[in-house]
Amino acid sequence: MRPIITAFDWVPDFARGQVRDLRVRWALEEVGQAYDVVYLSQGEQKAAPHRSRQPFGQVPTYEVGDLVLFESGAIVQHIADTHDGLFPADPSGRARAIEWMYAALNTVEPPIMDHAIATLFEADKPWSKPRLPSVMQRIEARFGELSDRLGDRRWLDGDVFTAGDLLMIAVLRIMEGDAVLAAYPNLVAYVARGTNRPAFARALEAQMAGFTGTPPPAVLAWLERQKAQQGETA
Ligand SMILES: N[C@@H](CCC(=O)N[C@@H](CS)C(=O)NCC(=O)O)C(=O)O
Repeated sequence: MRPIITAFDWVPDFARGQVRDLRVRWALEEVGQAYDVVYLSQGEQKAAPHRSRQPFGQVPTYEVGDLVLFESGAIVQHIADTHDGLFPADPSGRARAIEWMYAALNTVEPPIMDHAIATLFEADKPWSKPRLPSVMQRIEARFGELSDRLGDRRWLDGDVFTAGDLLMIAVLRIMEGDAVLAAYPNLVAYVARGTNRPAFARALEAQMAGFTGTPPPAVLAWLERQKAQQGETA
């Protein structure tokens, strides 16, 4: 049975290639599972039909048969549990892959999201600029610790790519091109190994091809205000 995921038909340029349905698409591509996509226009994610799938009014969701799931991490875990290719067969290897999934989403991603809030979503707020140095310090600390653990391993648990790598690379690449990541050549190489995988390329291409919609006027006005603000602070 083909699963159905949800994604947006439009997001601002800075979010293209980063919307979290990419993680689900990547997992599905890794395991060779075809899927369908229901596209939501901006705002539709907060309306009742989608809220019945996703209580927080966000994408992605995943439906297969009677099962409706939200949270990209839980979806990737379910895909890994129901297909070959993202979890090692032995229970200890599977447990370690799940450990890295949590580390990606619960330990490494939070300061990166704080960075996105300070530099994009709330860039026009007076608290964002003063907050940035401490956010950068927390990202640096996490990247340093992760770099130490990764060392010269190919993937987090050794030679086998798992769902833990998929989520960690999806999280790290939010900072791709930033000096804070460039300071750790082994992390840069690790991200490149992940994003060079054919399954990642297919997932990214599919997400980008889905942006066929138009922005609501309120979102356009917000983008204009952000641009003006950035011009002022540049
Ligand atoms: N923890 C959730 C986060 C989902 C999330 O933040 N989705 C964003 C897109 S990447 C979204 O739908 N934002 C629109 C909104 O919150 O209205 C997950 O991993 O699925």
